[in-house]
Amino acid sequence: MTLTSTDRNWIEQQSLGVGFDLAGIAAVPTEASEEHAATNERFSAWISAGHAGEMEYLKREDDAGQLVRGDLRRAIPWARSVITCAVNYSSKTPLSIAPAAKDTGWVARYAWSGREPNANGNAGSDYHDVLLKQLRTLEARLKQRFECDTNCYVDTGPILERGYATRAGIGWIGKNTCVINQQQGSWLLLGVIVTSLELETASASLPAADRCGSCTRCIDACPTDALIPPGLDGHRQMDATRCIAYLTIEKKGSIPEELREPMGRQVFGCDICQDVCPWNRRAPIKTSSALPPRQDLINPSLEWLASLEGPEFTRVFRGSPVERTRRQTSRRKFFRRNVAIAMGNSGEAKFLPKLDGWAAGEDPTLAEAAAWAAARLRAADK
Ligand code: B12
Ligand code: SF4
Ligand code: SF4
Repeated sequence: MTLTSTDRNWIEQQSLGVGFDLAGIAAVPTEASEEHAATNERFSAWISAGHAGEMEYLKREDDAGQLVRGDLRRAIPWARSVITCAVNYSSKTPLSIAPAAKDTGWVARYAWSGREPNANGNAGSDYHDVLLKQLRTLEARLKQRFECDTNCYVDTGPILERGYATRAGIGWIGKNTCVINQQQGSWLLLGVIVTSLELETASASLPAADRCGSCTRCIDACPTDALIPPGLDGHRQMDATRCIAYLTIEKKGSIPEELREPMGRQVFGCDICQDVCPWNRRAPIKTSSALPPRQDLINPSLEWLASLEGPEFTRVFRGSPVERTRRQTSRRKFFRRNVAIAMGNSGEAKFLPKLDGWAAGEDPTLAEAAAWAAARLRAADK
């Protein structure tokens, strides 16, 4: 079935109706198209360069040895179009680049979602769950109107969500590699519905105009030089193995020593390249009512974060991206590794007893990070 521009408008309106702030639809590029070749080649080059680090799921290949994410039809042969929806999570709260007490850490804004744990210890909503629920409602409406196959994903699908968001007109991909909408900025979380619906050729892709211009604030501000300055083709990419979000969320084991100092006080994720972006200064505050920011996670005390162990960690982070699905045990373990590094960068000698305790403990990754942090604090104290 082929969608007309009226159908396209209907889908966008329905998406807004179920709680999204932005929505659009784009065709899956055909194998013969230039767009397909460009995406596939760029993604393969990115993987071959080693920029994906230990994120093995990004490197998955099909039976023919082709990267699954290089072309959506490799994983989903019936895929013809992708509806991309976005929720805005900007909020009136301090920026990670604003001055803050030295003994606090930083948890990325996207992980502030979820309500404070209530008396029964039940915390609210991870954005993955919130967006998926909205997508399912939209999917049901879609199926009432059109005969089609569909799959919904928030983060977890074999798909380059940002590429589809830009093709659908939601925003351009900035030099910080984030999707930025001219009115709403880049504090956007994406969810997609892959469908078997064809689009009229004329409206298969309506990419948003690039508005970075000559600005390089994000590249200049990135403390670990993770953002790769665009070449002649203007393509935006990062070396994820240097990105603090990767180091604190995805990286197992030890964090390379030369990147620890530039990590500063980031404990989970990183917001710096979005905090400096002028498009976020202009954007309206528009936090989704389903994702209210939790005050206790904004500039949290490192002492408090260090004290969260076992059931207490679960109570505080249940329903938050910090404690999500697979790899929960390693996430918890590496969360403490990150807290140790942030303590080492704090200049606060009061953390030495905690760090010395961890350094003498049984977890080798934590012990090594804590010994590094304690040595850094002692050197700064001389
Ligand atoms: C792996 C991953 C990461 C990795 C790698 C990020 C990266 N830039 O590659 C790490 C752990 C570092 C990371 C960090 C963050 N992430 Co992340 N991440 C993902 C995930 C799961 C896959 C991304 C991926 O495939 N990367 C590989 C690279 C090569 O692909 P890509 O980034 O999509 O880049 C493609 C396009 O940019 C395209 N491209 C470039 N220019 C152009 C131009 C045009 C016209 C077109 C068509 C395409 C195109 O080329 C690339 C393909 O080769 C996606 C969800 C998903 N399934 O897409 C979320 C996702 C990208 N992450 C998200 C978020 C929120 C974050 C963080 C902000 C979290 C935080 N605060 O710590 C940071 C942001 C860091 C940053 N500056 O990008 C959001 C982004 C929302 C947005 N506004 O863009 C996503 C979409 C999750 C979601 N569902 O909302 N993330
Ligand atoms: S999220 Fe932080 S470390 Fe990653 S590219 Fe942006 S500024 Fe650099
Ligand atoms: S900081 Fe500047 S270069 Fe970076 S994404 Fe924003 S507008 Fe583009």
